[in-house]
Amino acid sequence: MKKIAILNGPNLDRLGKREPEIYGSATLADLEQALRAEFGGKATLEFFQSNHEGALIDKIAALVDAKFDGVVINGGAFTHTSVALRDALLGAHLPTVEVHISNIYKREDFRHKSLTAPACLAVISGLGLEGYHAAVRFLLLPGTKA
Ligand code: CA2
Repeated sequence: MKKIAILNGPNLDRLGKREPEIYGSATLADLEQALRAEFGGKATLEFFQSNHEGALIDKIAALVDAKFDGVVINGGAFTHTSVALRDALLGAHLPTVEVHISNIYKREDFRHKSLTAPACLAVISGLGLEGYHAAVRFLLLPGTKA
């Protein structure tokens, strides 16, 4: 079974608790439950959220060492600011899909630039939590390679 990690960055622990008009009313725990319900028998899923840039970078390195097969990352605001997160993803050589719950191109200009997207196979933005499902589905396709 493929091993897929779902990484969430800063403030995404608040999902479902604030700003439901942008991010919806489901929590991160709801997302985990829904992904496990869809993919539990088909993949080993690991979930990780941190508000700290270094913790996310350490986690990416640990996923490489543990021979994970794919990563779904919503880097939150670090998407737009973090050269370090981009370097970690580039160095990992893992098939990675970047997910944003909201459509970052309909929002403020500073959200239109993703520093991490060039280190990813694909970007999904604006599908709500369905974006995470689509990302895992894509990573589980037999032909998906870094
Ligand atoms: O649309 C996304 O998924 C974002 O990655 C979310 C980030 C934002 O900085 C990106 O530009 C787009 C913000 C995450 C904050 O999440 C919250 C969730 C619920 C309540 C408050 C914040």
